[in-house]
Amino acid sequence: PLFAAPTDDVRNRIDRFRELGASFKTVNDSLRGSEPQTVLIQMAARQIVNASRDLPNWFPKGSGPESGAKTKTKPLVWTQAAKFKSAQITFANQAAALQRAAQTGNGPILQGEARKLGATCKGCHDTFREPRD
Ligand code: ASC
Repeated sequence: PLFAAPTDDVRNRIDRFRELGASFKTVNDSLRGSEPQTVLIQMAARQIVNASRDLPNWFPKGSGPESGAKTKTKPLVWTQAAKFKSAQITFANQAAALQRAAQTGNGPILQGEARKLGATCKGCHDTFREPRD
């Protein structure tokens, strides 16, 4: 087919967010250890930055709940597109801040930036995603 079905778009979105969550878990698990594994964190931070920039492509028009596909994405993603774009930019900027901190390998600084990154995840979920069942 020329276009992906909404269910394929939803599947792709879930897969991309799973990978993003796995990368963030790598960062957080490493920071809980006795000393940060700097190279591992740098690699995970780069994946997070790449994901944060690609994220707008994970929400093609027609892949919301109006399609009938099972998704926790709220229609607000498309009806308040400027607000969604702003949230994505906030996330991408903080992902870049984490990546810069990863160049230093400084544990406490990394922890602060990782916490701020988690807040940008949550901020978007609170507005644009249905809560868990
Ligand atoms: C995660 C994850 C999120 C954020 C959020 C932080 O690891 O999957 O959505 O952190 O829980 O508050």
